[in-house]
Amino acid sequence: MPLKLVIANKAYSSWSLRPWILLAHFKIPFEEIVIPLDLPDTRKRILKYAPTGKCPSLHDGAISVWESLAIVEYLAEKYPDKAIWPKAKAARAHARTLSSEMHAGFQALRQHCPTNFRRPVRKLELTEAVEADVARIEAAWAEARKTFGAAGPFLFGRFSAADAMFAPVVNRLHTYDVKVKKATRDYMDAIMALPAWKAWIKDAEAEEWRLEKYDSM
Ligand SMILES: N[C@@H](CCC(=O)N[C@@H](CS)C(=O)NCC(=O)O)C(=O)O
Repeated sequence: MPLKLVIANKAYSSWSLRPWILLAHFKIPFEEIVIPLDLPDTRKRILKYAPTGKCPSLHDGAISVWESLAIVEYLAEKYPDKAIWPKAKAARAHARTLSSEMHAGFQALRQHCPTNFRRPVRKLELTEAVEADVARIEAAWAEARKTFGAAGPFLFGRFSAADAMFAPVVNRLHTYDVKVKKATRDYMDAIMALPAWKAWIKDAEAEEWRLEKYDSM
């Protein structure tokens, strides 16, 4: 039975991109169920799959996993040959640390710059709190790249779960035209060049659902 991934609209769902880009990049077969946000039956539909009423959730036969980071961990355990986390212990510990930091933090950036994968690039004035989040993200990426990134353009060289966890932030920095250092831009460009990233954007653009609260930002 194929894995089933339940996600929200690709245009607006940052959390859903994480497991999706990981599955797509590592060519793990899965079936996708898209539940559009903010419709009268959205909550009821998501609750059929996850008790939190949130997307994404992953279903592997009788096993259900929700919370994007837990899904990433489940996939890493199920596919040990895929190097979803970096193989070396120190790199893996660091990748997990950054992924937890991302999962739990950067609230100011998230609130100020909502995810919209269809948004044309347009500058938005940032608050001090958002600038502080961006500075920490840039520092975290630079340190990972410098210490562990020699084998490729991603945080730990080859694409890993840490990149999947940060992928939605790449969209926020790009679309809100946030001023970033060259090394940050190079990393963003590497993510945006991935076939899996491009496939997600193409699907987002083809979606018919529109949410004014995000499209007007
Ligand atoms: N911490 C959760 C957050 C999930 C989340 O907030 N998902 C949003 C979509 S991006 C959602 O399902 N919202 C539905 C709703 O609030 O009705 C995770 O990492 O999976």
